[in-house]
Amino acid sequence: MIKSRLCDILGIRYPIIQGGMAWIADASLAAAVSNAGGLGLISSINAGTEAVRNEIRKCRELTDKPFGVNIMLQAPNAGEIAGMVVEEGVKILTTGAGSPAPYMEMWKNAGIKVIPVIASVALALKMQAIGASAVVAEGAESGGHVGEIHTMALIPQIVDAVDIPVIAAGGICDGRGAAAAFIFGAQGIQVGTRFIVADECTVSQYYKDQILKATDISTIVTGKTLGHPVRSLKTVFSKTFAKMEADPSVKPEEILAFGTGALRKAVKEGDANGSFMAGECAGMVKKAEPAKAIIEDIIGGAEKILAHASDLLE
Ligand code: TUI
Repeated sequence: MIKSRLCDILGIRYPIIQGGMAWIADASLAAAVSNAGGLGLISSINAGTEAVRNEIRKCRELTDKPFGVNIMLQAPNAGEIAGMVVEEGVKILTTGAGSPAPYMEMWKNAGIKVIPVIASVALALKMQAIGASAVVAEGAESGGHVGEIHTMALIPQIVDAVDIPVIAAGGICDGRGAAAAFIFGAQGIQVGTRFIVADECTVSQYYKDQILKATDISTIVTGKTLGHPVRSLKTVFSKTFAKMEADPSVKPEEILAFGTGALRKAVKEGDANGSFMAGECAGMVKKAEPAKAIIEDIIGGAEKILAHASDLLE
C-alpha cells in the first residue's frame, strides 16, 4: 500500500489531495474525496466569504475525516477568508496565486497546517522558510492559473531544494502519473481535472461533457499579456480571448472585462461562452465515476506500477 509522510502529517489514508478548484471545489466534492481516504478541499472562490463558510459547515456534516480549504490569495476577499477559516476551526489550508506570508503567523498560532501551491524553486524555499508544512509543486500542465515550468522538470528540482514534503501537481490523473511523481521523490499528488467529472462534483453537466470529450490538444493558455496565465479548454470564449490578446488595438481593460465572470458561467450555468478551466490531462479523462473509484484507480494503478518497476532491471 502506498503511504507517505504526508499521510501522517495530514491524517489521511492515501497521499492524494484534490485540487482547490475555483467555483468547483465545494463541500460535496471535498467530503467525497475525504471520505474516500484522500484530502478534500473547498475553494475560497465562491459566491463570497459567507458562502465558503457554509460549505465548510456542510462539509463537516458530510465527513468526519480531515479536509481543507484552498485560499486564492489574489481574490479581493482573501483577507476576510483568511480570518474566517480560523473562526471556523479549519485545520489544513492550501494557498494559491501568491504568497501566504501575511497570514502565516495567525494561521500557525491557530494550529493550521499551511500547504502553499507554488511553481518555482525560489518560492518553495521561501514557503519552507516561513513555516509551510508541505508544498504543492504545480507544473504548467495544470488547469487554471499556471506557472512556467512543467511537472517533469519542476518536481525533482523542488524535491532537491526543500526538506518538507512535496506534493506533485499538473498532468497527473492516473496511476502512471502518480507512480512517476513518487519516483521523482514527491510524497503526494494533487489531482484536479479528473475530479471535475466525479459523480459528487456539482459543476454543470456541460462542463463534465467538455472534459470527457477533450483530446490531448484541447487546452490553451490565455492571459499571459495580463500577467495571469490560465489554462482552460479551447472554446469560442478562450480563442476569442487569445485573439484579443494578440490584437494591439484591444486594451487590457477590455480583455479583463471580457473575462470577468466567465468561470462562474461555465461551472454554474454550463454556459458555452464561459471559461472551462482544465489541465492537459483532460484528454485522458474518459469516465464519470464516484470520487472513491477515481482515488482507488489512481492509487491502485500506481501501486501496480511501482510493484513491477524492478521488472525493467535485468
Ligand atoms: O492558484 C492556482 N490556480 C488557480 S487560481 C484560479 S482562480 C481564477 N484565476 C483566474 C481567473 C479567474 C479565477 C484558477 N486557478 N494555482 C496555484 C498556483 N499558484 N500556481 C502558481 C501559483 C503561484 C504564483 C505566484 C504561487 C505563488 C506566486 O507568488 C508570487 C508572489 O507573490 O511571490
